[in-house]
Amino acid sequence: MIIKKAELAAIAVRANGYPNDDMPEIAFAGRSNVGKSSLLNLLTGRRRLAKVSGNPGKTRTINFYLINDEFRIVDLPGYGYAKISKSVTENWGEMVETYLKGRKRLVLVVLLADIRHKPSEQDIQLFEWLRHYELNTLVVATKADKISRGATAGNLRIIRESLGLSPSETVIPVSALKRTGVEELLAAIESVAR
Ligand SMILES: Nc1nc2c(ncn2[C@@H]2O[C@H](COP(=O)(O)OP(=O)(O)OP(=O)(O)O)[C@@H](O)[C@H]2O)c(=O)[nH]1
Ligand SMILES: [Mg+2]
Repeated sequence: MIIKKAELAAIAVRANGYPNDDMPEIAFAGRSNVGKSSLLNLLTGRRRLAKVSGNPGKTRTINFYLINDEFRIVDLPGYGYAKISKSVTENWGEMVETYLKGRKRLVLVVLLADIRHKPSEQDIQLFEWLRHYELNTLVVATKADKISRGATAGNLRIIRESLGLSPSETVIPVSALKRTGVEELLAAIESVAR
């Protein structure tokens, strides 16, 4: 698949702000600073479509991007950063849960995990929650450029083991810096987004 067109379609904090049609959606979820917005920019080839920041907590709303007029990629706010105040954190849970539970055409949730680290308790909780609600989930390991090639397989194994993935479930390593993993991820998105 080639992404020819990508545009911001809606920004919401509550369900009444979500786009109101039955277009398929692919959501990007994960810890703050893991690289969700960067991955969206990488996939769409648009460096500044979603705002990226070295400071965690950049994306604090649910941002819907219309892709090729065919489906949406939904950039969710990140969780798990101590510096973000408690009220924001509590709000996060409600905001994201409401979205994840209520979308009939949520065809895939891409869970992003930093390739350098063992998934956090919150990553594991979210993954189990997604399973419980029988949402189709794909794990992506971000910032693959930050570790050596030799360390990649071992780190991917730690992610797989922490999340309890079965052998049939893949983890796609990506790098927004080196621009790797795009084709594999786009193929996975294409297979569900129609
Ligand atoms: N080296 C490297 N840095 C990356 C990569 N992806 C993202 N980053 C950096 O990581 C930081 C956070 O990236 P964002 O895309 O804003 O992360 P986010 O998950 O959207 O964060 P929130 O909006 O806070 O939830 C930025 O400084 C990015 O430049 C990558 O593949 N490689
Ligand atoms: Mg973001």
